[in-house]
Amino acid sequence: MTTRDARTHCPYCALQCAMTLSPSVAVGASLDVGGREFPTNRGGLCKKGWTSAELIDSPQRITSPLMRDSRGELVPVSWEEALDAVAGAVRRSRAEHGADSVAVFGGGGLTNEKAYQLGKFARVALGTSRIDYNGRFCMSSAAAAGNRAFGLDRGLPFPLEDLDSASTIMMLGSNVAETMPPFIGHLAAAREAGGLIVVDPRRSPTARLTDDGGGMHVQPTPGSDLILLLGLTHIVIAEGLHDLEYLERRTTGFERVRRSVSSWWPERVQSQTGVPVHQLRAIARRLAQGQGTYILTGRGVEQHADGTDTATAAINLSLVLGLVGSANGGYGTLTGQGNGQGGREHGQKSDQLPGYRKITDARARAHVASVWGVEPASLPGPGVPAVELLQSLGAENGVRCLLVHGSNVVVSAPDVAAVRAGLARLELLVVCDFFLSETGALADVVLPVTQWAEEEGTMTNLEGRVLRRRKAIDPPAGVRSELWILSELAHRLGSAGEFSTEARSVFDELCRASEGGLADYSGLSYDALDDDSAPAYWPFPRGSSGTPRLFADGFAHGDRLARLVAVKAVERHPAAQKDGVVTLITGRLLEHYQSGAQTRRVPELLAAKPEARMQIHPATAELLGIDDGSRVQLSRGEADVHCRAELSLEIRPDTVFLPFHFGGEQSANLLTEQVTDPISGMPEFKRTTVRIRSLDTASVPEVVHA
Ligand SMILES: Nc1nc2c(c(=O)[nH]1)N[C@H]1C(S)=C(S)[C@@H](COP(=O)(O)OP(=O)(O)OC[C@H]3O[C@@H](n4cnc5c(=O)[nH]c(N)nc54)[C@H](O)[C@@H]3O)O[C@H]1N2
Ligand SMILES: Nc1nc2c(c(=O)[nH]1)N[C@H]1C(S)=C(S)[C@@H](COP(=O)(O)OP(=O)(O)OC[C@H]3O[C@@H](n4cnc5c(=O)[nH]c(N)nc54)[C@H](O)[C@@H]3O)O[C@H]1N2
Ligand code: SF4
Ligand SMILES: [Mo]
Repeated sequence: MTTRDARTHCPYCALQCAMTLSPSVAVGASLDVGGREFPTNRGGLCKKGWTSAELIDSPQRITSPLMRDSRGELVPVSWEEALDAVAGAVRRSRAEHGADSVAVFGGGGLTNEKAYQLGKFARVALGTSRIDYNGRFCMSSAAAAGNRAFGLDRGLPFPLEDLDSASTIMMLGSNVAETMPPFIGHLAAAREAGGLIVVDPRRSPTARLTDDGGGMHVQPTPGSDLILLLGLTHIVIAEGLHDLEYLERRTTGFERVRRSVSSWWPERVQSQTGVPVHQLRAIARRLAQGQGTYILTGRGVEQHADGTDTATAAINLSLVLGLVGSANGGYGTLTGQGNGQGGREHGQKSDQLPGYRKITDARARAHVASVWGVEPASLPGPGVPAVELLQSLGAENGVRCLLVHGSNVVVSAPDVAAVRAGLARLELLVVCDFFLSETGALADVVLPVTQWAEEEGTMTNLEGRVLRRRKAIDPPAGVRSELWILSELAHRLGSAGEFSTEARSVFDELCRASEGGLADYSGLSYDALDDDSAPAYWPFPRGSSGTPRLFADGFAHGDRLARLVAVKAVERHPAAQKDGVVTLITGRLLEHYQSGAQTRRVPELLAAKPEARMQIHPATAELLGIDDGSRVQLSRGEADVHCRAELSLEIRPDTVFLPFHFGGEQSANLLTEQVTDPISGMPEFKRTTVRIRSLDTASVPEVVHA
């Protein structure tokens, strides 16, 4: 039952486009979606946003808890039965194998309230250190680099509208034209000035925005961005384009960085990245022109084993140019999930407590414990990052019970065959979701939860701006909110501390818990957030009016200086390009969101992109006897993916692209490995060596050697 129009934001990505939900005029639909004027999306939405309300009425929704019966089938049961079973299994596992035998896997799509409560539930009600979340797959390298350089990590340290006056924007490994379509409105001025620089091994829809004088597309070999950035920094310094006054006044470490880039002369960079020297020089000079220059990174450069160092190199370049915290530009990373920013601030990360506090910091523990009404010593220490957590499923001294909130790990984690095997070894897998995702289908207990339009809450968008999610409609009977589920389980486990079921009071508690932390929300409240004319950028300490622009007066390190951290690149030896061996990069399509658990259930989106297609250059395809639309196999070791090919001139001949939105035999993550960045724990989703062959044997030529 709809009460009135709800001013809310999209359920999907971090742009958090503003929308209005109103009672539907169509038969069989509950809600209509309207774009709403807001500084980020200016009334625009993408296809996913426009169709988002269809999921409210989806016949595929789960509306009752499900549990395995004696034949192993998932069947509807009462909430009492399901929650008692979960609490009983958790208690047994704790008693027999210790608190760390129970783990929680969270998600960057959860509201701040749910993310906060989940972290508290893990530490207080379960007493486990084993909590991490899918943001580890998404934001962790850029976050680690930001913390290291600035002492603080907020995706964009400035409002998105600042880009509107930029004359140069360099985007590395980001395809906003598909991943955040209304974002491209903010690139208009830079395109007009011929200053949009897009670095992507594919001529992505974003790269095409540089056509017709809009700027420049740079097409390096996948994974060579670190070298590219070291090379650009080399040129900037060699040509005297750096801002020495800024470097001396606002940073430390320049000398070491200067030395570390000295051997990356342009010709050497060209030989490693494939980017011609003249283009390298043109980019360096353009970036130094100094009329509003922004450097932005996305998953394409971050989801690598050297992702933290690559983001660091992008930050170093921005600092050398004197951009960060100046009125003349900046550096940012584009947060991905709806609450990718807030989700990493309030305690879902294995090493963090609310307010972006370190779980190893005695003062932080004392403060948070006092808000939670428990002894600091009762809080567990740091856990392990997501990939390690998944590797420990069912292992000796590993995790035996896993609670999943907001992630479809058997589609989206690296090496999904290993993840599946780990889940099968568990004694208990509990999945909270709206749909029976591929992960839910493997669970012992599935708990149906409310969707975005059915709940109150807050989300923190890619600018670090806290937004209100407002309820437009009651959930179907049988569905419960995650806050209610956590409260019921905490009660059954005899937990200390309060677990409120009301989003507003959880938010008030979160604000207190975050007080004095880096991500301080203590000056915020639902009442304050309901006033759209007063935007709420964190840090927002009590009595302040928030912080739209960070770093203007100093960085968050004790000495207020930014750190330039010298990073090293390893010389690259590309895979031998013969017998169908190519580099696989994975990523996104406009129509689907993440593991596809939601968007594959929207008929219009599924019809537009019903299956995964491997994008391949026609020249490579011809050598291998692959036709447009023909079936191909991609393999790595024992693992293989079967899908159709799509011939495209937009990709390098040595590279193929596969979206990761599909499950089963089309799942790109059958091929990715559990290789992670040593600093952030981020998996290498963007570079895997695979062998491809045509499954359409009739068209395979006799000799396939390149
Ligand atoms: N439609 C849609 N939108 C989304 C999402 C979605 O699933 N679907 N997810 C949201 C989330 S969680 C995220 S994290 C963001 C991600 O947003 P993006 O970072 O824009 O998305 P990706 O497609 O993963 O990667 C971007 C680009 O990186 C390129 N790339 C791959 N390897 C390399 C490399 O080695 N170097 C360089 N320079 N580029 C490379 C790819 O070709 C791709 O075009 O999108 C958000 N928005
Ligand atoms: N190969 C490859 N793999 C990748 C990437 C890549 O580029 N390439 N990108 C990675 C990135 S950046 C990300 S962010 C991950 C994302 O991948 P996932 O973590 O799998 O994210 P989603 O598909 O959004 O899964 C969210 C699930 O939770 C449900 N859900 C949504 N909101 C809520 C909620 O509020 N509560 C609960 N309980 N459930 C909810 C949805 O229905 C869905 O089933 O994938 C990563 N995997
Ligand atoms: S760009 Fe992102 S937030 Fe905006 S409508 Fe599309 S999915 Fe939703
Ligand atoms: Mo992401």
